[in-house]
Amino acid sequence: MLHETVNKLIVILCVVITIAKGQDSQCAKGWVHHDESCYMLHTKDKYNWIESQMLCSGHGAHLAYIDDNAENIFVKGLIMQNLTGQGGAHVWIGASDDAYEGDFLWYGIDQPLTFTDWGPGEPNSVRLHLDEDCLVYWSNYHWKWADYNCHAQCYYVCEKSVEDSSVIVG
Ligand SMILES: [Ca+2]
Ligand SMILES: [Ca+2]
Ligand SMILES: [Ca+2]
Repeated sequence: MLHETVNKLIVILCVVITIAKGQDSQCAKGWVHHDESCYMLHTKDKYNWIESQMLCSGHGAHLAYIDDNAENIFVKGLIMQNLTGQGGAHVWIGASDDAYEGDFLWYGIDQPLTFTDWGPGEPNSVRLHLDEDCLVYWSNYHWKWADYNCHAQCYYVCEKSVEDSSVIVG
């Protein structure tokens, strides 16, 4: 019985060590790890959506694709840690309905959204005839999503897979 308990503890300890090691090494410096991806939130200067997309691609990354609630909670948490108190701030992520109005796709992979976290009344560009085709987190909605003018200047969050990150270190 005692032997079994010790064995179990050793297994748990190994798992904990593996996870801890993984979180240290799987993402390059300045990037934070969640699940199979590394993320970098840029809050130094603001850029439009296309510029933000190109800046992420310069890191071997893309504007974040938010696939599920767990990822949304993680990214939102990252934003709140860094931008709490910044009233009116927007953070770009990687979807747009530029091709077909109202039909948001993750750019580069052209995948429809499988999860959404729209703020009240959003997306509203069709209803209000606004020129808003790009996806943001908006502080005024407690960081829920909105469609927004792609030419607006915003902060942005990049994502790349852990595998891509392990190649480019430093
Ligand atoms: Ca993702
Ligand atoms: Ca639109
Ligand atoms: Ca909107």
